[in-house]
Amino acid sequence: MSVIITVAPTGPIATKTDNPALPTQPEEIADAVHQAYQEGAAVAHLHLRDVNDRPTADVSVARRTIELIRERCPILIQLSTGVGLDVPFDERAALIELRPEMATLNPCSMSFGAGEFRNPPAGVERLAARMQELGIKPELEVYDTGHLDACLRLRDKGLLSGSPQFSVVLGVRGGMAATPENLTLMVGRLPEDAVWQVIAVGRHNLALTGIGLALGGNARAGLEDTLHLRKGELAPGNRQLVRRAVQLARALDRPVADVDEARKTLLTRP
Ligand code: KMH
Ligand code: ZN
Repeated sequence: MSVIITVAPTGPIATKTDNPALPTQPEEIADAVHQAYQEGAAVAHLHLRDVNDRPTADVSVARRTIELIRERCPILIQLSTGVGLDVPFDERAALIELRPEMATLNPCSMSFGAGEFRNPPAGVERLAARMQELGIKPELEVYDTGHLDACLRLRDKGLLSGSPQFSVVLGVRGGMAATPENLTLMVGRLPEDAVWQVIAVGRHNLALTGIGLALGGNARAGLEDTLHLRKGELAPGNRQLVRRAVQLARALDRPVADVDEARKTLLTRP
């Protein structure tokens, strides 16, 4: 089964001081996504920043970034509705009115590093319903076992259509630790028809991405999840992280899906 690789070029937390290669402005993000596409990424997971590089849910910044990406390549767009810890939920949720092919859905509130990630149950249900109405595929971000149960409840309520698509997020302080045991536990509990990828945050990114690929999952790569190529060595850019994920997949005899195949698997499965 081929591997769908998602590039997550920016994220909400890191700064250019952490890694000067972090793309934050629309042109920079579009160039980074284009390079990732050339390496084999089929999906772009996007966070936007304002002119001061702070996370923003500004619809005009998102629209401009998407336009610049579309001028460069046909990669599938997945907007983050996580946006950033200080951005109010309703502003974050309004981003989906831009009708990207996909958007993230974070099912629960949690501690997130030193901050709080607020996803109130009623807001999550409203967002799920609106995504369903607009035909936007939710990427269900589960940081803990209970988050998976919350997603299954959304499905039971009829708020998720088609095969559910999960990101098993490991290594966020406030969620599950990045261990092989946590990953296998979560994968074992996913519904049979689930499509899934690992998001391994921080220093275990490489190992857990590899284990996820070996277990049959998809992969995410980019500076949102790790600033380093290896211990003590900053990644020169998103391109190199995507290239490494592609190499890992190929070494495991898993071909890498192009955009058409990714579209079929992610967006048109019943
Ligand atoms: N930053 C990751 C830990 C989102 O953007 O909605 C999770 C994530 C969620 O990518
Ligand atoms: Zn994100």
